[in-house]
Amino acid sequence: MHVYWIFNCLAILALLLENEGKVVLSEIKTHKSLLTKEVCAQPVIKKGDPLLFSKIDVPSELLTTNDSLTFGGDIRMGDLTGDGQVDFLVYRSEDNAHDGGGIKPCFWGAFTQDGEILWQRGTGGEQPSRPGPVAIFDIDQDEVSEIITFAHQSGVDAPHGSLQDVEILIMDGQTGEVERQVKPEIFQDIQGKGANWVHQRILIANLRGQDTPRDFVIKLGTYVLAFDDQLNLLWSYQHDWREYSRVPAYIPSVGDIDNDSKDEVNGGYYLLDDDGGILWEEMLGRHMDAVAIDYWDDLTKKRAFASGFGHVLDEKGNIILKLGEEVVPHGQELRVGHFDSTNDDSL
Ligand SMILES: [Ca+2]
Ligand SMILES: [Ca+2]
Ligand SMILES: [Ca+2]
Ligand SMILES: [Ca+2]
Repeated sequence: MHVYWIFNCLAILALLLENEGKVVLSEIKTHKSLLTKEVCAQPVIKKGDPLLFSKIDVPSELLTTNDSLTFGGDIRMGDLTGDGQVDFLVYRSEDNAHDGGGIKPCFWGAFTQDGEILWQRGTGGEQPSRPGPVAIFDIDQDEVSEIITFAHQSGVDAPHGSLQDVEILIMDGQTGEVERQVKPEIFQDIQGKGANWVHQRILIANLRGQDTPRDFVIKLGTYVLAFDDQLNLLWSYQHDWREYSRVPAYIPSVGDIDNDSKDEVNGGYYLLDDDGGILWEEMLGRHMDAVAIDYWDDLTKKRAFASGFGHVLDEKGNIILKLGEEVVPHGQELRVGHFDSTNDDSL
C-alpha cells in the first residue's frame, strides 16, 4: 500500500492484487487531483491500477496556512479510539532543524475515518520534510493506543540542530492528554546537521523480552537511544562515522537475530544487542542507506541485511552474502521478501 500526504487531503492508493484468481481490493482513499472527472464517470480498471474507494478531507480546523499553502502535515495511522477502526493523526513541526526536518513536533491533530476530530494539541508548525519522531502504539498494553512523540518546548532557547528544546511525550491516543513527559538528560548533549540528522523515527521494540513490545529505539545523528514505556533511558550508543556516504543507516531496524526473545538493532555498520552492547561494528560499504533484520537462508535464524554494497550478515558479523560495489554502488531502499518459490525446499 502506498500512502501519500498531499496538502489538505489524505491519499492512500492501493493496488488490485490477484490472489488465487480472486481480486482483492484494499482500502483506498485518494486525493481529488489524482482522479479526473472522466475516470470518475467511466472508470476503466486494469490490473495494478489504483482505484478510488472514498476520500477523507483532513478537517479544516487541523490545517494551517503558510506562504499561501494550506496543509495538514505528516500523518500517522492507528486505532486511537479502540473500536478496531483506523484513525489518523496529523502533526507539524518547528522549522528549527536542518532542512525543515520533523524532529521538533509542535502540533498534533487526531481524527477518525468519518472526519470527526478527536482532539488537537499545539499550534502552527511546518510540513516536516522527513518523517519525524511520532509513533502510534499501545505501549502500555491497556488496549488503547498511545502516541509516543518528541515535542518542541516553545519556552526554551536552544541552538539550531540541538535537542535542548525537545522533550518526549506519551499521550493518550483517545484524548491527547499527556500521560508521561520526560526531557532526557542526554538530549543536552545531542545535536546534529546534514543528511544524517533529518531522519528520526521511533522504532517500537521488545528489548526486555516481555510478552509484547514495550520499548522503543530512536537514532539521532550519531546516537542510538533506547527507552522503555516509562520513558527511562535504557541505554545509549554512539559511533564516530560522520562523513556523508560513509555513515550507518539513516534509520536502523530492530529484530531478534540471536533468538533470545529480545530485539537487537541493526545499523548496517553495527549490530547492537538488546542491552546496547556491541555485537559487531564494521564500515562495510558506502551508502548504507537502509537495513533490515529478517529471515534469509535459515528459517530458525534471522540475518542482518545492509544495503551498502548489498550485504547479509549473521549476529557475529560473518558475511553470508556480499553483492559488492559494482552491483550495488548506492543501495538505497531495501526490502526483504519471499520471491523465489523454487527455494522453498531449502527454507
Ligand atoms: Ca478507531
Ligand atoms: Ca495503551
Ligand atoms: Ca535477540
Ligand atoms: Ca540479544
